[in-house]
Amino acid sequence: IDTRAALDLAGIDDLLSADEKAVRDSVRSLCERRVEPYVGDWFERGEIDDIRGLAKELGALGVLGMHLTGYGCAGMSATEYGLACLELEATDSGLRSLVSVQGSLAMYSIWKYGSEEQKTEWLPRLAAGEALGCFGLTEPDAGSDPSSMLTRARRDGDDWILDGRKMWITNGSVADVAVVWAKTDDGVNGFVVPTSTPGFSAPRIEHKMSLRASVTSELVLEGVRLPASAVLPEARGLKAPLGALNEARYGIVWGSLGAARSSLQAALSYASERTQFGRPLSGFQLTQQKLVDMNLELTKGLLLALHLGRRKDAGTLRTEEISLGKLNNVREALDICRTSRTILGANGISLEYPVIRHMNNLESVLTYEGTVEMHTLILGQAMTGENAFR
Ligand code: TGC
Ligand code: FAD
Repeated sequence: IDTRAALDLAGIDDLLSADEKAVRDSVRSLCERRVEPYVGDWFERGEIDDIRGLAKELGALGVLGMHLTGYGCAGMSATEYGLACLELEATDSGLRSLVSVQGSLAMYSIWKYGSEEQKTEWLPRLAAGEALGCFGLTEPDAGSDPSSMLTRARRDGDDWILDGRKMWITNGSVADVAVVWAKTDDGVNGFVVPTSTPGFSAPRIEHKMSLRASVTSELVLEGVRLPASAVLPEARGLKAPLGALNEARYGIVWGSLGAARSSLQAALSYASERTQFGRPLSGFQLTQQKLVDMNLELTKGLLLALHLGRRKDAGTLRTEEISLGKLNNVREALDICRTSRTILGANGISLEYPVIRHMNNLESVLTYEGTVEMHTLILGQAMTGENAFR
């Protein structure tokens, strides 16, 4: 059975241009060659082999910071970026995380809020995958409410001194540069911190049952002395990191559907091969109902992602629309993975199939970049005008 063709019952492929399909296919082929055969093993071991080599290959393909312009970035459209995220996450959410954090969080922050000197120093290397970046906003005691962050930056002559801790930071231990958000006397500011700076360390967070093929770390900042030029000059207040989050959240709108598609393909293929009671599982009405319901949600999610992508390319996308897409698509993607898991029966819990890996990964995706509850409150505020956060 051609599971990919079987899923596109609405002809969504026909809505894509030749260029968009070419970007999608080139990312898909890198994933199939370079990551898919190994990622189950990486997940099991909690280690990505040769992450730097992988980053360079992603960079050579133009995927890192691909929707940014100049400084070695590929300058592709938001829709192309979304399609890339979908293919990356169809392989593993950890791979999409690597690309999201590099391109949409670390690079975007420097590209949007940085000085010319910061841009020329970091962006070409980050785009090429020769350097890795991370983005430190969350803290042990400040997750959904980043305004309560405790990390402080104070002046010492012309220098800045940073003290504090960041938690759950993707790529922290492997990064060459960290974009760190800290409070100053003027409110929240962003800092470009080379990870070799004395006082900076990034121990790995172990024992994760989700996103195991992704490095997650704590950032410890103890008297980290930085020159005046380390501050992001155009970043003023919490809206700066939240602006970067818009970019990564948009990528997740697409990416989460990749994990769902991969799980549904596995379920469809399994259902057509596995026989019980003398016929394939796919011949039972109850199984068909599951397959069809999953495909309906996948299709609706893709149409929503494409709609948001077109609006982002037209410059009309609003932040609440990103929340709508992130909330819906991650929630439905997780549901698709869970239902796919049931079709595989006991095999569904094995890493021999991708489904449980995707399902566990999406538990993180549901939480990071704004939890379901945060996006619900953002949408609730957009609908009612009432702020129900505090
Ligand atoms: P609030 O008063 O609503 O907003 C503060 C200022 O920010 C502005 N703003 C935004 N600007 C741009 N984009 C957005 N999405 C924005 N949302 C809000 C807002 O207008 C205001 O501006 P101004 O000029 O008035 O100062 O903020 P609040 O303190 O009430 O908090 C609410 C908020 C929005 C922070 C909360 O709803 C939220 O989103 N919490 C979630 C935090 C989060 O998403 N953290 C993610 C950390 S990074 C991560 O998870 C990476 S995982 C990556 C991976 O591995 O793929
Ligand atoms: P909390 O904010 O403590 O929330 C706990 C629960 O309470 C959630 O269900 C939440 O929705 C709910 N809640 C909180 N406030 C309210 C309210 N007002 N009303 C109703 N419910 C509420 N962060 C970074 O900065 N950079 C990264 O690279 C990064 N990578 C990550 C990678 C992984 C694998 C994970 C798991 C997380 C990562 N994060 C990163 C952190 C992530 O953004 C936070 O986990 C997330 O923002 C939620 O914060 P928290 O975990 O502290 O939960």
